[in-house]
Amino acid sequence: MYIQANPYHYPYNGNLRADNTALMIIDMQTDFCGPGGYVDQMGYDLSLTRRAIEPIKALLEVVRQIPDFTVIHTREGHKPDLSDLPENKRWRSAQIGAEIGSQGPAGKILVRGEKGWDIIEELYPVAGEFIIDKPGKGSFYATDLDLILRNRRIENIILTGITTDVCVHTTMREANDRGYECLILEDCTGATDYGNHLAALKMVTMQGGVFGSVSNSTNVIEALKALAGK
Ligand code: C5J
Repeated sequence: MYIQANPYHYPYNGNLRADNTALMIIDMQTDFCGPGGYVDQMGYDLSLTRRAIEPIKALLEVVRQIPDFTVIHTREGHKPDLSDLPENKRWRSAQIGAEIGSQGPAGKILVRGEKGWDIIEELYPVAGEFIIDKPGKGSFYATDLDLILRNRRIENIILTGITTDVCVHTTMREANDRGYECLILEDCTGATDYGNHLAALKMVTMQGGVFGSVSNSTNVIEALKALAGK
């Protein structure tokens, strides 16, 4: 089975099954799309990251009806003592007025356990879904994501979440290098700059699909419904 995508039908080998495919939902945290969070404190337009919420919700509703489908949520954040926060990352965030670890309207910025750090209510994980807590932009660095994917025999990863050009792209590149077959969904992602969102998607399509392929939630929902026999 294939999903309609650009520049090639996904997955490359047509081997799309419920038990070899994972849906990743990256960093749908208040800090990246909610009032008073990190992105809001930096002064960016929240509608650019919030655009992904409804399409991801619709996709999740379908996926949750498929028994044992792997769903993985991630959260970017640091330990309360900030021992896993590189000094240059802290310094740069301070330059733009949203210092990681400092107190903001949604709690300490990007600190584990704080309100702003958690996943937004609309997309909150349910029992059986995985949550990967990561200190960096990529989801593989300093986490057990690869171990979980290998243990579940996952070959295909469908990527959603925010932001397109940072954590989603870094994760897609990391996954691609590890041999996972990746698909990014244009309506289920968003960046702090719309031009960067479009550029990040375009990058994927170069060289015949250098990091994988690009599609949207409508195409994926159609394919998953067929998979589920609905
Ligand atoms: C950023 C992310 N943009 N989740 N994090 O710093 O993309």
